[in-house]
Amino acid sequence: MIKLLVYLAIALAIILIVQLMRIYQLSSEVKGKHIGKADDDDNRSQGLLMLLFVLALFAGLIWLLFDVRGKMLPPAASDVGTISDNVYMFNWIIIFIVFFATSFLLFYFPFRYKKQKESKAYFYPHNDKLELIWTVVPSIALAVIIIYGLSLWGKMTGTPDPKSMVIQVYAKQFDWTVRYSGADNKLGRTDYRLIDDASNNTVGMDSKDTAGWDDFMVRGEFHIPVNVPILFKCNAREVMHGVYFPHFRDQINCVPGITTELHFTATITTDSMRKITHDTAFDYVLLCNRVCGSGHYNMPMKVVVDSPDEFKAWMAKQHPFFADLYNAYHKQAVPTAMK
Ligand SMILES: [Cu+2]
Repeated sequence: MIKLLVYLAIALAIILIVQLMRIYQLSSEVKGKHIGKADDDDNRSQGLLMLLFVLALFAGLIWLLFDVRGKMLPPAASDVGTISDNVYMFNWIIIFIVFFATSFLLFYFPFRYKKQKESKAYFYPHNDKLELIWTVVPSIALAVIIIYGLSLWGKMTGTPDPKSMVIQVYAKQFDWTVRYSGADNKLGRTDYRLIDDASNNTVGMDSKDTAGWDDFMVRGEFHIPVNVPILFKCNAREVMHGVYFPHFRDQINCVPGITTELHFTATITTDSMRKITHDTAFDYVLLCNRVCGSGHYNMPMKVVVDSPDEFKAWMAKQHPFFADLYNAYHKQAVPTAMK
């Protein structure tokens, strides 16, 4: 109902403006003014309107910036995330300087150089020096942005720390299975023919590979330790999914048939982030950012960043998928990545 009234009000406002313009036009014709031919008064008022428009635009933009401050993501909680935020902010600063300068000039010039009766056009066809400046300065700025961005890209996609804790993130319609590589830090072999959701073997673990005997799988929520490099090996079952960690500012596609990798070190525990955000209910989250089907919206998975002790305590509560085989041959140990 309110929506309908709003539309009605907008329609009436448009009709009102059209009618007012018609009245203005008729009254001008009665006064003997030439409609459609701008005189000095028109040029002056239009120039002033241009200036007022750009000032209103800037005021609105600055208001918007202050308004969204509390709605942005909290500070980056990973090593690459911090650099990513810096690159992002660096770009914003350049964009803002250029935007404010060029937009202001664009609207200021029609005001400053509006046509008046006595004004004469100035013929200024060419200036090599100016052309050189407006070519070289943006080129240098772009080169700096690209080199800075590439240095981050190199860190995100380069060789992971060899001491990284290896974790598999397996996507299917419509949830995640996270598999830990256990004390040996090696993920056991998988085979799609062994996938059996009924017995919770969602990733198709192969019991013949001893490296997988200490692997355990979790769903619903998963934990990672703070300040330990993590290497995520990402897979998808049937369609493309996307591993997306907004708070760690990192993401990678999960593609059926191949393994993609993502690595970062979480730098802020869930508890610390709750203090930073003044939100006792804050949780990190893993999202799917490929529209993978009708249940795509339902894929968020809680991520908990633990202190080392909390993580060890959580690990101790997990059970290897092949618990019988594991108990026969292993003793649960601290993962090598945490030693
Ligand atoms: Cu998905």
